[in-house]
Amino acid sequence: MAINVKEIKKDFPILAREFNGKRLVYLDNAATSQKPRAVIDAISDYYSNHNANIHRGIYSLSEEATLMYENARKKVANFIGAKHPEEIIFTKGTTESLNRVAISWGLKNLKKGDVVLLTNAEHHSNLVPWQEETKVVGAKIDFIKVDKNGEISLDEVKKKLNKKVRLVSICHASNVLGTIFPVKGICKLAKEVGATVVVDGAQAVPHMKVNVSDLGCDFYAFSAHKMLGPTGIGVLWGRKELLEKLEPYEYGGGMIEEVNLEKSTWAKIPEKFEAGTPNVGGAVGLRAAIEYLEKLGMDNVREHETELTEYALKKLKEIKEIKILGPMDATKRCGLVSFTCEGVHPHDMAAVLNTFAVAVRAGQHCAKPLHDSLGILASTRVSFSVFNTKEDIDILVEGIKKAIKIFK
Ligand code: C6P
Repeated sequence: MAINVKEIKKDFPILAREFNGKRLVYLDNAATSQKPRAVIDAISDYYSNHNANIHRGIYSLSEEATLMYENARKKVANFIGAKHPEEIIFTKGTTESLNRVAISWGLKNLKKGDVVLLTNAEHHSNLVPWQEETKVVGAKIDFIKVDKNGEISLDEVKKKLNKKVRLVSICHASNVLGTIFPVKGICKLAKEVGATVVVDGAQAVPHMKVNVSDLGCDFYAFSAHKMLGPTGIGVLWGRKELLEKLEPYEYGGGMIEEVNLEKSTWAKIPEKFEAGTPNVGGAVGLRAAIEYLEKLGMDNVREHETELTEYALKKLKEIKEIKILGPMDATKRCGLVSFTCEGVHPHDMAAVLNTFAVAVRAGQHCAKPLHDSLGILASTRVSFSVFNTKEDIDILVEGIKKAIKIFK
């Protein structure tokens, strides 16, 4: 095994918890991951020793807090291969990042008759903002459909691309199918027709090396809380020249250059997009999460989670009532597996698993249209992180077998 899970487990205090007299088996990391002590301590240290408002105070404590916030920005930029730290905009999370692009970029650049191209596997956060935006400007939405293995072929993408497509917005990895989509290839094709590309990286950044410059996209969104960091903070990365041209989305303190009673002008990026007091403690926590992941090595994280996925696929395949969604090749996945089980509703499955202290997600995972196109009402999903083991999967399988026995 690429990483020492026994040691890693000790870093996550919550894993000591028990439910129903059994140790917690946390398999819902795609919803939100657990946090290592290093992240919890970094946040506690920030509020205990460094807290002040930033970019405002002419005193040492404020300068210290400002430096911590800006260092977090530099860390994020470096982690995702951004060329400039000012290309990193701190937001509340992926949802806000995607809404910001839809409103700031969409209002300025989309017009009647234009097409926004999505996949039918998008999380609601990368669908609903575009539904609303296209309604306002009179543009249309078209969809690239996943094939029967839950994958997207570049041929299918090619068929959908034409000069009317002004924007392609796709998830890097599906939160239901687990499939890692061929984003680099899609960017290349989209650029041939002059389209702008937005990538929803919520389920990719926590699990693999991502380099936004190498991908060739224009905007990239993700959340800290799925990558061992705190809730309430996320990132919108955008290419500098695009961000510089965009209008702000929120107005107020911290984002202005000059204000008088009649009109105002905007600060440079990133401040232009960060009105109000930002989530400094969150940024500090995100930095600590990145440092933790970097210490493990993203290649090792990927190797570990792929090994777990492979094991889970193998074990689940052995249960005849189970139907796995998405590709059967673990290397095509981001470390999660969703499935249906004949005779057992996903909510019942999750409830039985809970008696084994196994935490999974059951439902539509905020991707209802994908469930509709798969012809299913809901699914059960297990999703891994650095602290999970094959033993966790064995306990999961035991729980699934019990659920089948109860409900059949
Ligand atoms: N998916 C899940 O259980 P936020 O909530 O803003 O941090 O992330 C939204 C989001 C956007 N895109 C994808 C692909 C996602 O998976 C998510 C969050 C969680 O699948 C909560 S619904």
